[in-house]
Amino acid sequence: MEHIVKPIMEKVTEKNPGEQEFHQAVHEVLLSLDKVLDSYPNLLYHNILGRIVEPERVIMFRIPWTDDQGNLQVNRGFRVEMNSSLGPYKGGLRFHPSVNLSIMKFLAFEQVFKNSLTGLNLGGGKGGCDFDPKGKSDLEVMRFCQSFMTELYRHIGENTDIPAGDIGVGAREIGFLFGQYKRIQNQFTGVLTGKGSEWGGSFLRPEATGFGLVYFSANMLETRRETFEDKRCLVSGSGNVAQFTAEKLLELGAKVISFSDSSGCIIDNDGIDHEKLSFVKELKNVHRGRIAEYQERYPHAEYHRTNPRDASNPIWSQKADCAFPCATQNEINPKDAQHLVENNVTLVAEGANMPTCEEGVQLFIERNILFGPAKAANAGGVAVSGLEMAQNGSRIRWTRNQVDDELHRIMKKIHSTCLEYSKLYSDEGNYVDGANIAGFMRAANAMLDQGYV
Ligand code: NDP
Ligand code: 2IT
Repeated sequence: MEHIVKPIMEKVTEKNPGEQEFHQAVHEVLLSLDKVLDSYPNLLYHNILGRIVEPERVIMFRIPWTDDQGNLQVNRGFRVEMNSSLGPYKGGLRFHPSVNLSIMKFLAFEQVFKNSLTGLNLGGGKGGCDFDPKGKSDLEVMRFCQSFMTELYRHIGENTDIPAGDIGVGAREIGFLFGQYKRIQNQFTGVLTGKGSEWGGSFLRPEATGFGLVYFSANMLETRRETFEDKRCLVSGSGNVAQFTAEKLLELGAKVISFSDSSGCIIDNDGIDHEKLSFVKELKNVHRGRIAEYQERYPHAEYHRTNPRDASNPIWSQKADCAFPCATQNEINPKDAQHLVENNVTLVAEGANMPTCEEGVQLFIERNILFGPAKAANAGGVAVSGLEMAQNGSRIRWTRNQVDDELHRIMKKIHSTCLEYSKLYSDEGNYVDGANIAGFMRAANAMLDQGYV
């Protein structure tokens, strides 16, 4: 790392001690920016780098709630409002026991560049809490969401900060959060995205991240004159992003052979067809069950119990053409990345945010694997959130086809922008540099225009 970005990285590490995920996300972006900053003295003069790594605002708060036994529980909530140079803060809410300030800041930081790449007027933010929805009743989740919003409402608004879903926050939680916001503010506004389609939600928002990921990946394959027809695909996770990634892959003729959750993974070499995918959707979205139950229903499939501390995850050592990590950060460790490379995988595209460790990213690039980094590849979700905001603002509802056409267009544009910037400043086809540099430039120029704020 060279003279310009090294001191910035050192300062980030010193000022944010112990925040490993945040350091990792910043480090990856700075490595890319190192290749261009010499050509832009103006950005350095105005200390854009020093400013862009510092959140505009961090809100941390207490969430008291009562469980079904009448015990008073307390959780910690966050909203990191990272950058508003391109629009109001926009980004999801994560409910997961692992949530801490480092994870919130890495996600908010990534979101700034991702939202910039969509070409829409969206700033970047992220929030959440260390609440674990697993095993909680609907009423407990509702009381929790109401308490969460009772503090969060004063910081957000349709023109200020518009949260959405992420891990542990889906349609049910967005409904409870929206209901409480409306009750406190006495306003029916587009303050959250991912709403129910009968009360302000956009068609295709649930599908958007997974579908967008596959559209982006199809664009990458096209550069090598290939398609998804008959490709063997590994998908991790079994939540929102994983389900709709699998659905679109099936539509395009690919064979999906895996899913996972935080307890284990299933490998189905016969392929997960539409009927089996419906079983997974019902299992996860309605019964909130474990992926292990897939093997009880389809006994020919393999089930492997896993633990985040395991040396490697069996998913990534399967023979396959394409891999779609759609669960969580750093789920592909150096050993997993090595397995994928040894198996001659053609394409890795990130549905989750930062699912590949830094060594893995470098290895995929060195080996000329088509590698779609999260901030480009999974931007379809926030892009359709942006379209939901546009629909709410004009009080109209687009058809499913209109939204899908727009999603296609946006993903195609992100792909071509990444290629263009990689060609200009790095190696053509290095989508990591392309995404980081293009995402940065748009936000940085807006910051320049807006003075020292
Ligand atoms: P969901 O809560 O719907 O699903 C998350 C899935 O990942 C579950 O299968 C979950 O398993 C698994 N998972 C979560 N944490 C871990 C962990 N620590 N170890 C192993 N598995 C884990 O979330 P989404 O599908 O919405 O999000 C998945 C990823 O996609 C996240 O990285 C998110 O930031 C990213 N993303 C989401 C977008 C969206 O629109 N929803 C947009 C862009 C990115 P279990 O059920 O056991 O918890
Ligand atoms: O990581 C992400 O892009 C999301 N969780 C979606 C954000 C949004 O505002 O739709």
